Amino acid sequence: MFSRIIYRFSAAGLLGLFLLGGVGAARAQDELSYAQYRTLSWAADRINHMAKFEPIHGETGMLFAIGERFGTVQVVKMDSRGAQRIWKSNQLSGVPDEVITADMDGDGLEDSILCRTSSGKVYVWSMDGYDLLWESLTGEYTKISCFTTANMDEDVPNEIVMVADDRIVYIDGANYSKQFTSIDEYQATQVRCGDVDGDDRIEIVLNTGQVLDSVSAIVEWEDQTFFGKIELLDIDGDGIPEVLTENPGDGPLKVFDVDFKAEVRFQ
Ligand SMILES: [Ca+2]
Ligand SMILES: [Ca+2]
Ligand SMILES: [Ca+2]
Ligand SMILES: [Ca+2]
Repeated sequence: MFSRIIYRFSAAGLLGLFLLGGVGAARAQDELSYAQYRTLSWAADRINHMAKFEPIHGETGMLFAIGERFGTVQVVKMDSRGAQRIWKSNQLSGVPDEVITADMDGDGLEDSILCRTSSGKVYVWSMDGYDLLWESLTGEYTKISCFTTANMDEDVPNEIVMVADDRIVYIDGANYSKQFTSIDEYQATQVRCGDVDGDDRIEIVLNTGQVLDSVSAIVEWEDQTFFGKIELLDIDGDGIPEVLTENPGDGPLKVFDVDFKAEVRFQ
């Protein structure tokens, strides 16, 4: 897929290319080098305001969406020649807090770019042409603390799952109607969804340490404190994702198995 180490770019050099607007030296071969791909992935996976995605029609290079602090989301194409901005959104309401990419129609392939902003709005754009597919109503929410996407019900399209004004809210990924608002309030700043106990029902996992049932949004388990960051990953291969949690900056990794309601020890 990537020819290894065709051109060498340091991390600083690649970032510099982007910041300068992407005037790279012309290269005969357009495909992203292995080193470029690694550098791009590293940054995009660690920065909440960046998300990377592949060109949906099989073109060369990689794309990344970045939410910049003056209130737009932009898409930059990166290939062996450097970086080039190919799209810029209209001025958004508020400043982007997080940009993610997602499969909204549920066919297994990513198709949408999502952004939540400081003014409590969510925007969704198509990866195919960057049409605005949906934006939440102005003033509907004051604060959207975090969001993700997952399939929370029987229909094939995925839902947007967010903590909006401290309540869990699901938005349908096909018609963008609101499908659920929790009664209880939660103060999480990160949310992930998965069947973490293997009962074939998806749970909502919050970085406040609460694991919620997806139908009722009632707490199933909250015995443990999680650190600031959480991700779900099946790292022992039993088919059930564990909760991996760490603090940004320093401190240890903790891994929780929600099925056994206990920390997993790797020794
Ligand atoms: Ca899709
Ligand atoms: Ca669904
Ligand atoms: Ca479950
Ligand atoms: Ca597992």
